[in-house]
Amino acid sequence: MTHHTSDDKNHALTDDRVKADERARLTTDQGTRVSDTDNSLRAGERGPTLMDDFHMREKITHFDHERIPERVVHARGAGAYGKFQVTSPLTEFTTAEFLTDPKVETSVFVRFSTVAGSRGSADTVRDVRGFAVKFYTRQGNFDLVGNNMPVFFIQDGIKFPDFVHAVKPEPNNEIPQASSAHDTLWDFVGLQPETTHMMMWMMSDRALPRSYRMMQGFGVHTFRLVNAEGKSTFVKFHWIPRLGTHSLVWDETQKIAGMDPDFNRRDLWESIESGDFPEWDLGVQLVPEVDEHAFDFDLLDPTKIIPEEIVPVRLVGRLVLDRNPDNFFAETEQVAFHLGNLVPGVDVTDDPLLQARLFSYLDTQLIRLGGPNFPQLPVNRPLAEVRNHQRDGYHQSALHQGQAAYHPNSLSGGCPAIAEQGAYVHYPEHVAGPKIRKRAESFADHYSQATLFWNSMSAWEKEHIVAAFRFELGKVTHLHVRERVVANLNNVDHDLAVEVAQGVGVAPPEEKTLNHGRSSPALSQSRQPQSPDTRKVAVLASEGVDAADVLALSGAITGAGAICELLAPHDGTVVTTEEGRLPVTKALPTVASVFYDAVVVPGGEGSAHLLAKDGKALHFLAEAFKHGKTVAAVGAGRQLLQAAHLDGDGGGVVTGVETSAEFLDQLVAALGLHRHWNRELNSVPA
Ligand code: HDE
Repeated sequence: MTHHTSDDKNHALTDDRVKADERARLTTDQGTRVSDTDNSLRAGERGPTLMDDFHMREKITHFDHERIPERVVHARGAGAYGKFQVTSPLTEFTTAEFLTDPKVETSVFVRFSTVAGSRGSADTVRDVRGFAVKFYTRQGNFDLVGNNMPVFFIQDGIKFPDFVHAVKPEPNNEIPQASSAHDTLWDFVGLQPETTHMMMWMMSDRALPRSYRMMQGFGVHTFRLVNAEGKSTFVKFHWIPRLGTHSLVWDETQKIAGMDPDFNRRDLWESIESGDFPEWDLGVQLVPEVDEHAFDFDLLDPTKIIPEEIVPVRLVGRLVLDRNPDNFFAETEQVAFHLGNLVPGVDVTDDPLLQARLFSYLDTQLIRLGGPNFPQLPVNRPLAEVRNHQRDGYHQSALHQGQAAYHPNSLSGGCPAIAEQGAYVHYPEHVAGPKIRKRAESFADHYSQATLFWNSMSAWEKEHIVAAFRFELGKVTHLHVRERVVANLNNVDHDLAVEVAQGVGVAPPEEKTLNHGRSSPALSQSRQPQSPDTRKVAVLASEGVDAADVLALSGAITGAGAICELLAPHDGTVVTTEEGRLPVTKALPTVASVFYDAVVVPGGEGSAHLLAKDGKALHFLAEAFKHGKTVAAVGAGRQLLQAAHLDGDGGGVVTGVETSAEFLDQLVAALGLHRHWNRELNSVPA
């Protein structure tokens, strides 16, 4: 038996690639060579262009048709190829080969996305992130089309158009772009209490990922695994990033959105190019079918999590992204995910949100990709063999041979025959009931888990949530909309509602509601794995910088797995104390503190003196401090901290007389903490 390896998809794409080739000559789409593509064919040098110019007409016609509709949601995204391997086989629960055979490396394509913004919108906006994985398994393509939050806004897919119309830019003026801070979203949210739990996640730091590489993923719905005996087990899928789940600060995200709208996309691209391959563990929460009704929420309700303290997450596999696409449009734009792309051993449940999705994904591709043959596009093409009687349609590119395109047939020898083995079998769930439009009573509790989430947050996470509600509702112009949301928050937690009310100028709710007091510690980001790995550190320098300090700093920083960049007021090189020269990574005017996780100022009187008079450098330090980042200075570099009014040790401010081992250890330890939340951040004027 041959085993697929992660390179299989890569190899399968070989013939699709059009390589840049020095020997190649410019041609038309028909292959006719072209000697001039700068001047159209005309009657005389100053005369009109001629219809005969087939090259010009073809060139412009193609250009005129270069756009396709963007995704109705998740329009903005970035993708990469990689591999998945099961580490702890789930043979007891499923027949899916990619989840049971540890020798099989499955090729994958993953697309991360924001939801509300259009294709050209900024990455770092307050939004849910899509986390869609296409597994090219030997048994067919399996798509796990998830998000970075484990619950959803609504319980029934029939509400999706309403929700999306509310969150997208308002229809009269198409404002605002890629933002939930406007009237229509909050009007909808206030009137639709089932959104409450998800809105707590949306207002939390989960909506502001530092990197796609530092983001959890969730299948959201309860799915089923089905084993060889036909026994079914409920399952929730989780992706757990090796680097931990870490976020940006709101003020920082807004600045990045202007300075580098491609921040998350660039980070993914660069990390793969530099060999820092992003990694996740696949986790599963398994619930035996007999326990379907064992919880105080309904397993079919997508606005609920199964707290990890009740059903632990088992780590069963590993996902690595190790190759950037060749062409954004061909691959990342044309990739078509579908919840209904299932393989034997994995099945769906009756979650009413999931059921609607089963319809929507195939449907949307028909208009987006222009017809029913999009599965033939290179990125969508399965590695498993495709054989059926589907024929014709726009963009059919296969040359199906033979006379018979129907089943049963005798003219093509009956081919392709019905599969006797390895076929997909739908789980024979018993269903019965009257046809009604009615939500189950077990879906009625919209607040307990919103409260659970709130109770599980650390002090700084709670502060961020309150600030987010104040910002968003503060942008809402209708006072009654603000009031209704605040009244609804009182069902989550009274203190939360009061604090939000105070910020947005509405009367705090009088009735003090009861908080059930339960929490799920696993939900807090304060418990995430910490490491300096791949964090970006800026070293600020100018003429006269201490070369030995820079060397020691970059050694310690890169030694800890972080990335070190030397920033100076100008590009090129800077002169050091020892009259040597150090190469500058980037010129200060082209960057900003928000692109880095930490900033360090080395010694050298001359350098410190020049930087202390440089507004950009001082702002860099103050802003990094404001955003809770590690700020360090050594020797004369400490003058800069004083000039930026940031003197005082501790809490992620690391200073040293010299680059001693102790100083460097403290620096690396501080870096690993990601951010330092114990600071009075709001007082910094940056
Ligand atoms: Fe989607 N969603 N969705 N969604 N979704 C789409 O499909 C839809 C939902 C998610 O990178 C669309 O190809 C409905 C939940 C991701 O290409 C569309 C409902 C979750 C992506 C669609 C939901 C998601 C999409 C738009 C409610 C997390 C991007 C373009 C019933 C579990 C995939 C497209 C990519 C994309 C419909 C709810 C995740 C219109 C009707 C819940 C990650 O088909």
